[in-house]
Amino acid sequence: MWCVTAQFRGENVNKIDEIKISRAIIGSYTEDLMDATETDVAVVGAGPAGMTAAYYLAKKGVKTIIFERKLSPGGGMWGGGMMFSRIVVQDEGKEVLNEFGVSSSRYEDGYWVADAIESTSTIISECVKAGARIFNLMSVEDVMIREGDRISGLVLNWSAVEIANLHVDPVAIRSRVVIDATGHECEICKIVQKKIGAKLTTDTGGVVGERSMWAEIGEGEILNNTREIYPGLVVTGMAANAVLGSPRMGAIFGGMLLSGKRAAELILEEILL
Ligand code: 48H
Repeated sequence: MWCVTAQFRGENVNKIDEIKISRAIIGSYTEDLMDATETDVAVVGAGPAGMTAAYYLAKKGVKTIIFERKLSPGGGMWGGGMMFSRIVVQDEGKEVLNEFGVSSSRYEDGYWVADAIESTSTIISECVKAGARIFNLMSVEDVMIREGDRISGLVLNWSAVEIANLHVDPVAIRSRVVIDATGHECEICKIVQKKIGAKLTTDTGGVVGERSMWAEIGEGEILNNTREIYPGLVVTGMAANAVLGSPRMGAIFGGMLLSGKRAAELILEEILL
């Protein structure tokens, strides 16, 4: 405020230069984007599952980049259940919330309630502080395949290009492992199925499709569904249940957190080695 007043009076102060601001933004962003063209793990979708996976990978020093279509990372966690901004987790899920430093209160035995805003914002913050980089406003529209049959990267475009339906060619990044954390739509698995045929590690070889709500089964099956669904492609969160034909579970988010953690463990212990 002092500076503005002083400038208004024509006094000699350090001027704020719009061009310097623009160069700082463009330069630092471009540097980060250049760095992201070659990574260990690329996560598609910054929902709770994708961010939890990225958090545990980044904490172990794995170079991890998340691409998120929307302006705000967080996926379906902000809205809680039907816009009541609360989420519920079971005991195992609470342990992951504890690791993030999210507070929760006991509702009944085995049911913990947490604020959706605190949960989502804290997970985003911890994920970034752990070293994962989130690029928002970018949509993954395709994958790269190399060495016969292995996912080796992603094909990206600005979400604005997608929304405006502009004919603008994408760019590509290379990644040793890709995580499909796109939620109900399991978009990356659908792309692989469409372009390569039914070769996923599901009963049918293709995307089986999500089943109607049954929280106990949905939460029970999600860890087994969190797997390398195609060489170089790991599926986590709601996408895992959708691909493998398991039920949805409503606003219990423990499975998303645990699936993200499981995806990170799988990549660390079995894929990246
Ligand atoms: C870039 C993309 C693309 C793309 C999608 O939906 P999410 O929150 O997913 P999860 O699995 O972390 O959590 C699921 C949970 O939110 C939920 O919906 C539950 C528990 N439902 C139960 C029920 O019964 O309904 O996040 C996925 C994210 C979103 O932010 C998308 O914008 C993003 O992925 N995304 N980003 N490129 N092609 N597709």
